[in-house]
Amino acid sequence: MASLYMGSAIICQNAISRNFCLPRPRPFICRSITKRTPDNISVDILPRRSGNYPPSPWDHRYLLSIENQYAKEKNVITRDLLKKKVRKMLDVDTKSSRLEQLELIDDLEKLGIVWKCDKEEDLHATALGFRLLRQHGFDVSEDIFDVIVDKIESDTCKSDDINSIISLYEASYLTTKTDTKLHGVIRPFATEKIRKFVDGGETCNAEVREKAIHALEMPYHWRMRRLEARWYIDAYEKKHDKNIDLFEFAKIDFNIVQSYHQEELEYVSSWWEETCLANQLPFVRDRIVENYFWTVGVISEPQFGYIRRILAVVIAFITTIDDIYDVYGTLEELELFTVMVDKWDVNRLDELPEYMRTCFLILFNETNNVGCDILKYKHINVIPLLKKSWADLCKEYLVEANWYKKGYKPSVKEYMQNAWISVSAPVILNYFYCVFSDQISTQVMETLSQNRQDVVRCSGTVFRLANDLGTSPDEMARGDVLKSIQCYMHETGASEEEARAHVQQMISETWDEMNYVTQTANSSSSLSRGFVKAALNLGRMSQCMYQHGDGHGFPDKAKTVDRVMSLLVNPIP
Ligand code: 0FV
Ligand code: MN
Ligand code: MN
Ligand code: MN
Ligand code: MN
Repeated sequence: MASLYMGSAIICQNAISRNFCLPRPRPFICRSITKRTPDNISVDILPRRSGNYPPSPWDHRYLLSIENQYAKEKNVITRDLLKKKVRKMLDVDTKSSRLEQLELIDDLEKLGIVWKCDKEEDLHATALGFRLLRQHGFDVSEDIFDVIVDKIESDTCKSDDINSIISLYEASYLTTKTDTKLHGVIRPFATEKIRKFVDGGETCNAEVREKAIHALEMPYHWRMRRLEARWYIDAYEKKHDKNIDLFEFAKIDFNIVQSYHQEELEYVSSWWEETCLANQLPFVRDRIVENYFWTVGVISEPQFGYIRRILAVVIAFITTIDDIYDVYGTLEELELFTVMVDKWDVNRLDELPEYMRTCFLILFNETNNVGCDILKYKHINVIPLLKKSWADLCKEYLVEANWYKKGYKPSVKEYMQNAWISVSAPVILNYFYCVFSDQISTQVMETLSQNRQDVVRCSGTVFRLANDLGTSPDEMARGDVLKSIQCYMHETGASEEEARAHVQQMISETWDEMNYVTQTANSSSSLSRGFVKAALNLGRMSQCMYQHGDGHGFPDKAKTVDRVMSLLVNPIP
């Protein structure tokens, strides 16, 4: 377990060295704010007020004379003995309940005791604690890794326990921009160690090796949770020290939740059949299973089936309308559709080309139905927000269609201002907000409606960049607006490989910002943790969907079919 320092004890050690080593403080040099005349006579330039503050209550000589008996060696020894005892209390195998352990950590913090990793053997526990605390929104300082950082920098870190290194690696992804040590020292160190471990093909058990490969492929913090659960159940089964009850519990729970998901999928698939859109618009991606799969990535708990059903419908429309704009529609038709969504006026339906009419009418009806449910149960009209999300999406689609038509090549910055919206994150998360929240706030609706929530922008940015990495090869071959990779190549003259690496780096930086925003979101933006989690999950789901190419457009080739089979179809035997 990580070791403990009394905050006050550290100050005592400093006091010892101050008495013996440091020079005495120099006396203050006081200057008055006066101006000198040419003949060197000082005069006040302005009439001054006085603060009427009393003089210092502290006498300088008194301060120098203070003696503290705790600054003695024998007290430090006593402190270290006590530290050992307290550390024992924190040991995982100590027979105390989880609540007692948590209360102890809380007491330690409130008692002014600093929790720090001071030995390499503590690395695993420190890294694990750090990651869990940050994952749950607590602001723990990266300084708890200082001892390790020093050792890495002086090349004296001997730890080659791969489990600890993986733990350190996973912790190093819970970063914000200001965590320079985690970025600059810890993450590269851990990554390199794991890579060597994997490449070295060392004689280790297969279970650990698989864990290392999995971590290198993508850190846990970025992974789609439900798929990770399915993976981890298999990994856990192979663990030599697994807890059988825990394993059986996880397995049966997974299968029960899966049966809920299957029922929802049946419902959503029937809905899609009834719309007849796949038949009417044969150029559109027919992807209802994949659409539903996205929603499981956003929120997977069994009690939220209604949200998943609504979101699957929303995503089906996004996929359909995106293909109308990117593949099939002429510019004039797209302009008509954009106006129709903006006016939201069913009386003008016949102004649309025939092939667009059913699509718009069903979108209109479904959106109003959701709005009606929310009005009934939450007594607030969200239709203006939902409608505006669709109108904004279509406007951004139209911008891209125009750019493509004109051969315009935006800078990465200009592209991204549009693209985090055109990837549809605001539509999805605005629906999520309305359907999920018990208390809908008009003020939050206002910020969502104006696209002013940072967490939505970050989520949309990760989504867009991941989408571009996975889909742009086919998009460019077919003909489409330049995506982030091509914009960067055009702007900087970089090769495609360099541009892709740059986009990966942008994803990583966006995660840093997202981590920062989510740690402050509760207080500053009135967003619930549930909403923030959904935004993070949408980013994770995007990285899952495009991990092996275009998992949405080409589900078989890019592994989505396998994943759907294991998450939604096949129970764990
Ligand atoms: C559009 O893909 C599309 F189908 C998306 C974004 C996936 C649907 C899933 C959700 C809305 C959650 P495409 O690569 O064609 O998107 P762009 O914007 O690049 O045309
Ligand atoms: Mn003041
Ligand atoms: Mn598209
Ligand atoms: Mn598009
Ligand atoms: Mn795309």
